[in-house]
Amino acid sequence: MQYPTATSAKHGLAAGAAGTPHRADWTIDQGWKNYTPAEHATWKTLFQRQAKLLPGRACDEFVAGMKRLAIDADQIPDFLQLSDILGKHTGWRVVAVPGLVPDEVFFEHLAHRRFPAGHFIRRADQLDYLQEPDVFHDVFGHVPMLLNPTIADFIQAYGQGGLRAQKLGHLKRLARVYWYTVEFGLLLQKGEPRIYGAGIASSASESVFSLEDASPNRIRFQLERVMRTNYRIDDFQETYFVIDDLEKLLEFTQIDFGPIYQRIAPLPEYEPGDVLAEDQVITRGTGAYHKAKRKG
Ligand code: HBI
Ligand code: FE
Repeated sequence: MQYPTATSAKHGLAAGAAGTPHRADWTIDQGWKNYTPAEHATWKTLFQRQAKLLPGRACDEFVAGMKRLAIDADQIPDFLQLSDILGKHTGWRVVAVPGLVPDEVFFEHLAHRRFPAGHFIRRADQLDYLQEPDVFHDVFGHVPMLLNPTIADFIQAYGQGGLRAQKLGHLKRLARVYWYTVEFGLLLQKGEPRIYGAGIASSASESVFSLEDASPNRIRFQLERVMRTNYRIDDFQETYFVIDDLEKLLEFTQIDFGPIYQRIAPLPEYEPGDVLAEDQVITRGTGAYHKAKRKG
């Protein structure tokens, strides 16, 4: 899948594909009544695909969150209804945005426990192609985990940390933590890697690739290592970082990242597929998938 970068959010992408007018915080009305039957049908196709793939692949917390939200397979959810349920559990709300929003707008929302969700849905002929996060990625992928108190606190802390990292000029290092956890994270459950990242959970092909393909590396998550590792925005990940359990993420909300930024800034960065001598490797990937692509 293709996915946001700090740069793409900064340039262009003004008021959403349809030119929807937005407020200063970039929120818009979801316009639930405007969804067409075809758009609801796209949601249903995507939903049913993932509902079949995720049991046994997604972590227990994700599956529990899905059940508790009682998201309807038949139609795109109404954000007000979702926010009612979410609010009762973890105090989060879902607000509609036209698509990618500038970094500082994104962080400001997260810092206040508002999750900005794209209001549009991908085209039916592009089910696996995402240029900007749409309602399926944002709602199906992210909202179940926002019912979990640990993830709820972690994402809020990311918003607060993002505002600070921007001022310090180290956003790219913090953004990698978000990428390799909230978006593309795996965690160990009964000794096996399971999905908790929204970018994986909302993608049929990556749900399988991330866990079962021989190509990617699966490496134990180590904070500074991840902060030094570039990621792919236009394709499957070459490496997935695996945490022991969600509690690991809470530790990161207690750390002062300032000194870490200072220490690692002069150190070399790693490419997405690198495996280091000091890595705790769970599976060493063959790299076959990306090698074949590079050959063209
Ligand atoms: N905007 N709507 C939306 N969703 C995102 O995930 C998002 C964004 N803007 C910026 C952004 N992500 C990232 O580049 C930051 O996490 C760094
Ligand atoms: Fe996302």
